[in-house]
Amino acid sequence: MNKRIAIIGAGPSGLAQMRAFHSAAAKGEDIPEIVCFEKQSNWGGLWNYTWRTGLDEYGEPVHGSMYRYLWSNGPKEGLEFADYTFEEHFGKQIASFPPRAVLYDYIEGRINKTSIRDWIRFNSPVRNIQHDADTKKFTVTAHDQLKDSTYSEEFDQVVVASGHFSTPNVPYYEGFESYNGRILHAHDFRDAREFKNMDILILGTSYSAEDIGSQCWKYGCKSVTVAHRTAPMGFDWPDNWEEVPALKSVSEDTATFIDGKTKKIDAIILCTGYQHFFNFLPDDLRLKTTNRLATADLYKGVAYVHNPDLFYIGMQDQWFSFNMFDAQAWYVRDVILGKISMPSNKDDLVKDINDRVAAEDAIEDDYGAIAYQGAYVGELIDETDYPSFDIDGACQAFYDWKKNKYKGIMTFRDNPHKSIMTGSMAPVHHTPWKDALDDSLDCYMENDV
Ligand code: FAD
Ligand code: NA7
Repeated sequence: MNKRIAIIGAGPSGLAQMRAFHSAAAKGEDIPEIVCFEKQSNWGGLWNYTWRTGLDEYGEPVHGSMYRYLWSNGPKEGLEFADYTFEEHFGKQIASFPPRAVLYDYIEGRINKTSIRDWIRFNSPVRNIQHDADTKKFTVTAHDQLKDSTYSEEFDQVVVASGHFSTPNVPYYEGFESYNGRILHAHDFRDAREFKNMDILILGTSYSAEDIGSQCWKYGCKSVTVAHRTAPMGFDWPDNWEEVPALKSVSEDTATFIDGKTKKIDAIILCTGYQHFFNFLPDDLRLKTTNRLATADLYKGVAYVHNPDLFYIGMQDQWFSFNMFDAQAWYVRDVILGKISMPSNKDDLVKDINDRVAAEDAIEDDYGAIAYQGAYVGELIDETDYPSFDIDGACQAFYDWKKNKYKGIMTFRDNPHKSIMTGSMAPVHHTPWKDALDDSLDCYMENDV
C-alpha cells in the first residue's frame, strides 16, 4: 500500500492508532506507511509526567497537566485494554486505582512488545496542516527540535490525537490582579506539598477540583474551600473542607462569594477545565467543540465531517478512556484500510452527529452518561476485530465506583473491582489511599497476590 498516514501525538490515543495498524500488519494485512509526530521527547501523552510548567526547554507550551501523586480517578477495570490485560502485563492482578507511574508502565508495556517506536518522530511539534482539494493530499509541517529545522511532507490521511486537556480555560474574577497569593490553573498544579498548612480556594466542581482538593487535603493543607458556579459536588467531605456558592471577587487576601460571605485564603486553584485547542490546524480542518460525549462535527465520534480524510481520536469527555481510544482507533484503521465505508453524502454524516447530540442531551444523570458512552464503545467495536468485551460489566464498575464515592470520597480508591477482561477480582491495596504517600510502582506492587 503506498498511502501515507500522519498521526499527531503519541499519547494513549495516538498509541492506540499505531497499535491498531500494527495488529493488522501482524495478521498479514497490508498497511500504509505511518508517521507519528510527537512534540515531547517520549510517548505516553499526559501520562508522561513532567515537572515543568509554562514553557518547555524549546519554548513550547508544556503539554503535561498531570501532577505528582496522581492516582487513577476511576477504576482501572473501566479502562483496561481488551487485547492486553493488567494481569498479562504485571503477571498478577493489581489493586483497582493505580498511581500514574503504574498506569504509564501498563500503557508502555503493550507497545514495547511492538516496533512502533520506529514510526514516531519525537521532539517534533506539528506547526501546520493544509489540505489541497485538487490533489486530496495533506501537507504536514513539523519542527524537528533537535535539528532546529522545519520541514513539510505530504500525507493521504491524518489522525489528530493531540489530546484536549492541556490548554487551560482560565476565567477572570474581579480583583485577581490585586490578590497577594498565588493563582494557578490545574494545568500548572504539580506538587500538593506546596500548599501544606494553607487555606486554599478551588473553583470548579469536576474531576480536577475533586482530585486536586483531595490531594492538597491528603498532603496537609489547612482547609479546602470549593466555590461552585452551578452546583456543589455534594460528597461527604472532611471537616476542614467546605463547598460554598460562586466566587464574586477577591481582594488582597480575601475571597467574597455571591452570598456575601468572605474567607481569607492563601492560594487559588482554578479547576475550571480545558479548551479543545489546535493551533496547528487552519479553520477548515480545526475541530471546534466543547468537552462533551457527542463531539461536534465528528461522524461516529472520529471522522471530521467537513473533510472525512481527517480523523480525531479521544476528543470526547471521558468516562471510558483507553479502551474507547482503542475502539476508535480500530474503527479509523478499518476506514483507512477500506474495510469500512462511511456514507459519501455529507448530510448522512451530519445526521449521525445530530442523532448523537440529541441522545446525549436526553441523558438524565451520570449513570445515563456512562451507559451512553459504553454503548458508543460497543457500537464501534462491533464493526472491527477489536476483541469484544463485557461493556455492561465495565459500566457496572463505573456505577459501583460512583456509589463508592458517595459512601466515602477519601476511601473510594480502597475498593476492589472485578476485571471484565479476565474475571478476576482485584486485591485490596495494602495501604488506604489517604495514608499512601509513596506512589511509586515498586510500592504499589507490594500487594502479595
Ligand atoms: P494526551 O494524553 O493529551 O496525549 C496527546 C499527545 O499529543 C501528547 O503526547 C502531546 O505531546 C502530543 N501533541 C500535542 N500537540 C502536538 C503537536 N502540535 N505536535 C505533535 N504532538 C503533539 N484518564 C483516565 O482514564 N484515568 C485517569 O485517572 C485520568 N486522570 C487524568 C488526570 C488529569 C489531570 C488529566 C488532565 C487527564 C486525566 N485522564 C485520565 C484523561 C486523559 O485525557 C487520558 O487518560 C489520556 O491521556 C488521553 O490520551 P490522548 O492521547 O487523547 O491525549
Ligand atoms: P471539566 O470536567 O471540564 O470541568 C470543568 C469545571 O470547571 C466544571 O465544574 C465547571 O463548572 C467549572 N468552570 C468552568 N468555567 C468556570 C468559571 N468561569 N467559573 C467557575 N467554574 C467554572 O474539567 P476538569 O479539569 O475537572 O476535568 C478534565 C479532565 O482532567 C478529566 O478527564 C479528569 O480526569 C482530569 P460548571 O459545572 O460548568 O458550572
